[in-house]
Amino acid sequence: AALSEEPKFCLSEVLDSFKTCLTENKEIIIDQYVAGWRGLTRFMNSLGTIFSFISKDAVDKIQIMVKHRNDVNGPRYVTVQSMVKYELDNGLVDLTKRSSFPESGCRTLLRLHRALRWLELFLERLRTSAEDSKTSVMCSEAYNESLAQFHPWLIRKAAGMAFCALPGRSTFFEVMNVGTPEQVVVMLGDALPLISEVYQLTEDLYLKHKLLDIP
Ligand code: 1PX
Repeated sequence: AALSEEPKFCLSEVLDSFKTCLTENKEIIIDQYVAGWRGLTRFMNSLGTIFSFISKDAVDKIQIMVKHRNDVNGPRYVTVQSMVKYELDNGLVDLTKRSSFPESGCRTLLRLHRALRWLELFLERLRTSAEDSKTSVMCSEAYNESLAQFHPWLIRKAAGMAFCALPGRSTFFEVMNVGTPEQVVVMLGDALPLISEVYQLTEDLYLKHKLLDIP
C-alpha cells in the first residue's frame, strides 16, 4: 500500500453516521454520533489549517465523549438518553456554574448539539444554493442563526474570519467527493431530514430535563 494512504473522504458516508445513530425507539447512539463528528472534523481539516482552531475544539469534545465511553461506566453512555439519565441520577452535571464536572457528557454533547444546528442550516443552504452563491455568506448566515448566540465576541470574530477563507461552492462540492453537483444536492436532501431529526430529539430531551443552558 502507498505511504500514508488515507481512506478517500466521502461526505455521504460521514453523514450516514447521523442516520445510523438513531435506533428504532428513537434513541441516539453516542458512538455513531461521535463518529459523524469525527468525519466532519476530518473534512474540515482537509479545507486548510485556518480551520484547525475550529476543528481543535470539536476534536477535544469528541475525545471527552470517547473517554466517557471507555471508562468503567462506559455502558451508561451507550445512548444520549441513557447518558442523561445516568449523569442526572448521580449528580454528575454542573447545572448552574462550572465546578466539579467541567467535562460531563451532558455538557460536552450540548456543545456538539448546538453545532449540529449550524450544520443543518449550512447544509440546507448549500443544498438550495445557486451556482454563484458564496459559501462564506451561507456559512456565516447559518452561524449567526445558531451557534453565534453562544459564543463571545472574540470567537465570533475569529469564526467570521475563517468563513471568509472558505473555498467556493464548486470546490466545496468537489471536496465532498460525492459526485456531480446534482448528486451532492440529492445526497444532502437524503441526509438532512435525519440530521434534523437527531437534532430535534436531542433538543426535546435536553429541554425536558432543563439541560439547554449547562454552563
Ligand atoms: C459540508 C459541510 C461540512 C462542514 C463540516 C464542518 C464541521 C464543523 C465542525 C464545527 C464544530 C464546532 C464545534 C464548536 C463547539 C463550540 O461551540 N465550542 C465553544 C464552546 O465550548 P466551551 O467548552 O468553551 O463551552 C468553543 O468556545 C469553540 C471554539 C471554536 C470556535 C468555533 C467556531 C464555530 C464555527 C462553526 C462553523 C464551522 C465552519 C466550518 C466550515 C466548513
